[in-house]
Amino acid sequence: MSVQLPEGITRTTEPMPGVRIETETCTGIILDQGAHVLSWAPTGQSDVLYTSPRTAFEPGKAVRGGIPVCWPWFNSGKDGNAPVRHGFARTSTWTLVDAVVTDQVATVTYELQGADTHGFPTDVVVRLEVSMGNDLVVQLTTTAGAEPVEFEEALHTYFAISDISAVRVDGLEGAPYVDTVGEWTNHVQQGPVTFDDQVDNLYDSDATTRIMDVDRVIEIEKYDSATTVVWNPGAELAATIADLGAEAARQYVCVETANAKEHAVTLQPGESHSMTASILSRLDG
Ligand code: TA6
Repeated sequence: MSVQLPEGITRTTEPMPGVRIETETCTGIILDQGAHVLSWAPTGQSDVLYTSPRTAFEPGKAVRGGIPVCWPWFNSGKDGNAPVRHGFARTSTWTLVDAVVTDQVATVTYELQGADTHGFPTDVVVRLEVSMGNDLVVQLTTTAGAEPVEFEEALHTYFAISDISAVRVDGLEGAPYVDTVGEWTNHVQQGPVTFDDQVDNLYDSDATTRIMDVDRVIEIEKYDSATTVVWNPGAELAATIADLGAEAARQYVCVETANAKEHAVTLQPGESHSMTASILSRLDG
């Protein structure tokens, strides 16, 4: 049954099939592939999300930017042997199950059904509810089927910034983290996170973070997420990534709401778990 779309939400095929949102509070795009939030611009602001100009937008290929949903594995998985890097959700086609607009806030819900699960139980239901207005709220809900299930998850969000050298990430001070560049090493975050080179850190933290840019502050509040990932590849690595390039690495930072590694979630049959990111962007200066 196809979903009736209210005023403010339309179907689009550009750059891939999905929905386009245009209300008094914001514009945005969500793709059917991956239930991927590609764009969100509150009225009067440029896009808060970054998309690489080199992304391919090919069916079955991960999109470089926006909010990839990593599920049911993060990166190579808890034990390092996930069959699909960052899971199959981001490259599978989700089903649009609901779309409403209330008080100029558009809420769009997708479910993933019938994907090639690469051995993960097929009766687990995963749902993404996206509410877009002056703020952006993204909730990922997993419901176990007939068996207990363990999974990882991340809203692998690419935030648009003026220049990587000009931003810092606040809110992780004092948090233990694993630096995953080269040999994995354990640290405790001292002060804000800054970027001179490649950063790929997994923090044990449920704290609110703030991306402090020259003219904008982006605040990420999260619920039921015990891991925060901060990633920027730096120019050298980015130059080797076909859908990025050295210049692109200057223009975004990923701050990811996640449950990964030892924070993988276990559900008993029929149980549900939701993880939420609530994002606010305000111009400053
Ligand atoms: O979240 C950080 C990370 O796991 C990095 O290690 C980095 O490689 C990135 O994700 C991107 O992964 P992808 O599979 O999208 O190229």
